[in-house]
Order: sequence, then C-alpha cells, then structure tokens
Amino acid sequence: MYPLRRRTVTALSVTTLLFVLPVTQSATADPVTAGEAEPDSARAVYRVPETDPASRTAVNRTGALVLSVDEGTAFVTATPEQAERLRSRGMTLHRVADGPTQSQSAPARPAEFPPEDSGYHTYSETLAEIEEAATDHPGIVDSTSAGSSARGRDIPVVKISDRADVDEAEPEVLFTCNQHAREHLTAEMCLHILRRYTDGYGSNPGITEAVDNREIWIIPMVNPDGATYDVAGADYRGWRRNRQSTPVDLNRNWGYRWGCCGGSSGDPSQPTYRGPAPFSAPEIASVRDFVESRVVGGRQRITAHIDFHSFSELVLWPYGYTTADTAPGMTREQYRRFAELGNAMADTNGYTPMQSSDLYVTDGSVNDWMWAEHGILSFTFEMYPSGGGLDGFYPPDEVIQRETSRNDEAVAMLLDEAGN
Ligand code: 0X9
Ligand code: CA
Ligand code: CA
Ligand code: CA
Ligand code: ZN
Repeated sequence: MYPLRRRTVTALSVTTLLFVLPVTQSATADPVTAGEAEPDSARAVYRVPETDPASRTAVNRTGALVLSVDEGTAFVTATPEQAERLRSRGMTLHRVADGPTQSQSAPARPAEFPPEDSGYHTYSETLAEIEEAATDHPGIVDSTSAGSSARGRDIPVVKISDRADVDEAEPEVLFTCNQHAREHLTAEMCLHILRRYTDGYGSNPGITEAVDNREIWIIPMVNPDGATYDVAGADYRGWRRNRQSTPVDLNRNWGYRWGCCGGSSGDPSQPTYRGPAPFSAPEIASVRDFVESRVVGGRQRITAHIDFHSFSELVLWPYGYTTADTAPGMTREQYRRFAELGNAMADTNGYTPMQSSDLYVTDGSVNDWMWAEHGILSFTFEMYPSGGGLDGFYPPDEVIQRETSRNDEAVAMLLDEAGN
C-alpha cells in the first residue's frame, strides 16, 4: 500500500465545498460554470473488497468512479447517495477518507507544484523541456503543435527520428500522456521518453537503432488546462477532466462507439461525462487531427501507441466497450497479438496485463478509436502505484525516476514491434 503523504488530497464535504468554492475560483482565474459541483475530491473514498469486472462497471454506472483495482480490491469515490445505492445492491463499502484533511487557511498556489514535489513539471516547464531537447539535439528533434486546449494552451507534439524534419518511410509510434488532469506522473513518463531517446542517441546502441529506424511522436500533456488547474490551489484538487465550461472526461470523448455501452456518463456533473458529442473536447479533436494527419498516401503511418494513465500498474488493450474478446474489427488472431504483446510488456515492468474491459467497461476511450479506426496497436498503461485512494495520483517526486524508467523495456519492445 502506498504510504501516507505529508500533503494529502482534500476530501471536502458538500458544505465545505460550497464554503471554499468562491475563494478557489478567484484564485485561479479559471472559472467553470457547470460540472464544478462534484470534483472527485468532494466525494468520499471507499475501499470495496472482492470486486469483479461486472461489479466495477456497475459501480461506474451509478456515477461513482473506480480509482484503482488491486487483486479485486477497488477504491472508489462516491457521493453519499451513490454509496447508499451500491450498498443496497449488496456491495461492501469501507469509508477510508473523511472530510477535510488540509487547513482551509493554506494559501492558494500559483500554477506550480508544492515545493516538496517540484520534481514534477508544470505546463510551462514541460514546454521548456521540449525546447531544451530541440536545442541540444537539433537533427533528431522536431516540435509542432497538435492544436489548442479549451483555454488556449498549445498542445505540443514532439517528433524524434534521424532527419526529424523529413517525413521518412519509417514505422511511426505515438506516446500520449496526461489525458486525465491529476495523473501527473504520466507527463513525467512522456518527458522521460523524450530525454531518453534524445540524450541516448549515438551512445546507446538500442536507442540509436530505434531513432534511426522509427519516427517517435510524443504528446506529453493532452490536457494542459486540467493539469494546471489541478495544482493551482491551496492543495491538489483531485481533478480529472478538462476545463471546458462544462468539463469533459477526455478519455470518454473519442468517436468510436461513443457513449454506446454504459461505459461513460451523459450527466455533466459526473467525472466520466462524455461531452455532448464525440470529439467535442478541443484537446481530443486536436489529437484526432494529428493522428489523421499521419495518414499518408492512404495509409496510417503510426502502427503502435501507448496512452499513459495512473494508477493501478496495469497493461490494458482494446476493446474497452465490450467484455467480448472478439468484436467487429477485432479478430481472434488480432486479439491474440494484443494479448501476447501486452503480456510480454507486462513481464518487463511487473504490471498486470488484461483487456481493458476486465478493469471496467468504458466507451469513447482512446484505445478503441486508435485500433478500430486506424489499426494502431494501442495500449493503456496504468502506472504506479498498484492500489489505493486519491493519494495514488500524487506519489512524491522522489519516485519519478524509478517509476518512469520502469517502462524503458516495454517502450523499447513496442518500438520494435511497430516494425512488424
Ligand atoms: O477510466 C479510464 O479512462 C482509465 N483509468 S483511469 O483511472 N486512469 O481513469 C482506464 C481506461 C482503460 N479502458 C478501460 N478500462 N475500458
Ligand atoms: Ca519530494
Ligand atoms: Ca527518420
Ligand atoms: Ca514517416
Ligand atoms: Zn487516467
């Protein structure tokens, strides 16, 4: 179990929330008119033993949200009403976080991590890292923009390859991070890949071979508004979605079988709100446009993809919208390829491999769209830690190096497989 932190996520009661909201909003200049009533941190956290894929999907359908799963034990955020409903269906919920855990007089922070977590990169520090990589390695780094976030922040895309300024006929691989605001360790994962495949070029033979024979695309922060909002308060906010006027769960906004199957919410106040239409979130429309721009001569050049999330230490593959292994666009043979590669990658990092719907059903998630619409071998990695409540989103910066390099072999394996 993850050790308790000095700085914990505030789990506010509804009354407390109403009390602090105006202060919080004026401090951030990031007003949001709807959906604000229920950040996950305003709900209580419960430990729920002995869950299975069906019961976890049922939990999410009430509007409660599964945060993590470790050997069947789930941690869930829920309102009192949602918790009551789950109990009336025979589930056991142990409340583990209760009421405010942070002094309400703590000063609001600007868009920065608390000093003890300064090893994490803010949005502007992320831009600076990209700049630095491009300056230090001019021939092999090229950075562009996928588009703009809801609040006008650029969503940078970095390319790493020999002759980076030329579109060569090399298999292309995409890494995306930080769709969910509070999953800050994932942005570090993308920055780690960026540093590793640039600093190691010319000295590390495996890295040199990959950079010479692949085109590596990295999007370190799909959700820069949400990531910034999550840290710009007196405490971490436990924020998941983007910062549109009605916030959207970006990993429910993708267009393949969007909203089909009870794996997202149509209620704007819920954490898995899918938005009013597929690709309604500008961040997701931007990443979609980027991926579509890689269709050259009628062929999608990106062959493999990892979308990094936290947490639970899992390797997940499509489909997420159905519990069936095979479905339209997923033959038995294709499923086996996902499962084999997923298992092989999990052998290298100690994560648990499974089809994503074995965690719980989702619709409108990124892997389903990448695979069904573009034939991209698309995985989700849920990073460290393996279980726990809201604190699991905020591991201390001391673990960044260990937990990002933990995926070096898996990343190398995917880059290799992208040529097959
Ligand atoms: O719910 C999500 O979008 C991902 N988990 S997270 O805790 N990071 O929010 C999991 C997406 C994987 N897909 C499915 N489970 N179907
Ligand atoms: Ca620290
Ligand atoms: Ca090249
Ligand atoms: Ca190319
Ligand atoms: Zn996530």
